[in-house]
Amino acid sequence: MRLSRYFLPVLKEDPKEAQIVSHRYMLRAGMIKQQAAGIYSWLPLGYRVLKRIEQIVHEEQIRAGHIPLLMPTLQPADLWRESGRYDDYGQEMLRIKDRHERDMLYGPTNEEMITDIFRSHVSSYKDLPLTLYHIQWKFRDEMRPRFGVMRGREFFMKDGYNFDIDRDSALHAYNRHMVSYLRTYERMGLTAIPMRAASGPIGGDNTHEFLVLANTGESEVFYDDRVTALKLGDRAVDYDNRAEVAGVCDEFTTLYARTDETHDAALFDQIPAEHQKVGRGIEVGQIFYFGTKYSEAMGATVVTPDGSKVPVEMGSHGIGVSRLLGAIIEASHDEKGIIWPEGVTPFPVGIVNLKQGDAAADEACAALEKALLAKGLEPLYDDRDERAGAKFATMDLIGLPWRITVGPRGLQKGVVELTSRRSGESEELSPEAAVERIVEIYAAHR
Ligand code: 5CA
Repeated sequence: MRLSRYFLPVLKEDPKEAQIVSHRYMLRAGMIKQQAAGIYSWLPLGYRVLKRIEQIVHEEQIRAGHIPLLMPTLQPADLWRESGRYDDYGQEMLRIKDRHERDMLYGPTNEEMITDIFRSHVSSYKDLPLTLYHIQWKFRDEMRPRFGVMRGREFFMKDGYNFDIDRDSALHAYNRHMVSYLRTYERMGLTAIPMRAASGPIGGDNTHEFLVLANTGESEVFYDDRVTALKLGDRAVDYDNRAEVAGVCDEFTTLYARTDETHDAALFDQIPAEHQKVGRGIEVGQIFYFGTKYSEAMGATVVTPDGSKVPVEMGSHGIGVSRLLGAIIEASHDEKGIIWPEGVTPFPVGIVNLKQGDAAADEACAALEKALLAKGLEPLYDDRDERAGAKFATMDLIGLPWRITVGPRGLQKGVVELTSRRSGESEELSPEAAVERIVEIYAAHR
């Protein structure tokens, strides 16, 4: 993509309405535009990151054996009357009437609808276990939408639902989700700590939230700081192996880590003093096991091997896909702008032409662009007729992790400059070697 042809409406001034850094940088980098309180348009750069995040979520869900589908944003109220949540949900639910005066709502989550799909098509244990998920827009009429995409009213969420024959199998599904989430967040360059949580309007007693530590987070968190060093890495987990999956969950949930909702001061005090930490965190996901809460209310039953009929065991598991953009920026930025982790960056590399119009520089940039595209790595080439300083400022603001700088002086020596956005370090190398390096770097993130 050439910047002269792109749509990247960067702002020079800090927007006054933004209280936290991620919101400020998303507005300044031309990623989003607010259309109403808590409702945003996703401009091209923001949309690219949103799609990257969505893609990683899909890949890790599919790896865990979960099956994607797509349910609508609008739902009939009658489904929610069956579960009893139509009245319980309160003012957060956006209620709508269609032209026939039928009660509809913009879905805040999909437990009822997925249970309806299940009961229409599944009736035997032979079709279990089953986990279905989708990534779809949700609406919650939040009292205080704020911090940009962090607490929106319309937001993009992955929600998955497991259907199992018994409690043990449902707990395995719960554990599978925990491990797949750990891998998902790590691929985005995040450390998200599973913390015992409270279940709220979803129901159930077994639930964990995943928190990214950040001073601007909305939740107060209490934890043993050794938990932040745990990494899943690239170990191959067999998602069908119950003991192995449970083992990983134990590894990540044994050290104390809780939100203020479930904090237990006596337990916290047992942590060695030098490891006790109190901080703040951003909730980027939550998993729930709630058993038969919805299946019983809505008549979703299955026939067991011995011929009896039982309500199916369920859980639901969410990831805040749009919120993740904010969380990643909170965790990865400096005073010049965003620093995207390679896994989610909108473009893998930027090309800065120091002297637009210089035949050698123009030609070298075009050749770099072509070579990168041939490797499936689309660069953002700043081909505008701008000062070098302005080009660097834009690149730093939008946060591409790597930049190749091309100028007539370097080209005389046969070199370009490759710069890491994170460390600020540069090295001079031939254009071919620069392409090789970028290819190597991204091979590790595919
Ligand atoms: N049905 C369950 C699991 S699928 C559920 O709705 N869980 S939730 O309420 O915890 O939402 C899942 C995730 O969506 C949260 O962890 C959070 O990351 C994200 N989320 C929730 N509300 C908002 C909001 N107003 N704006 C942005 N993201 C949100």
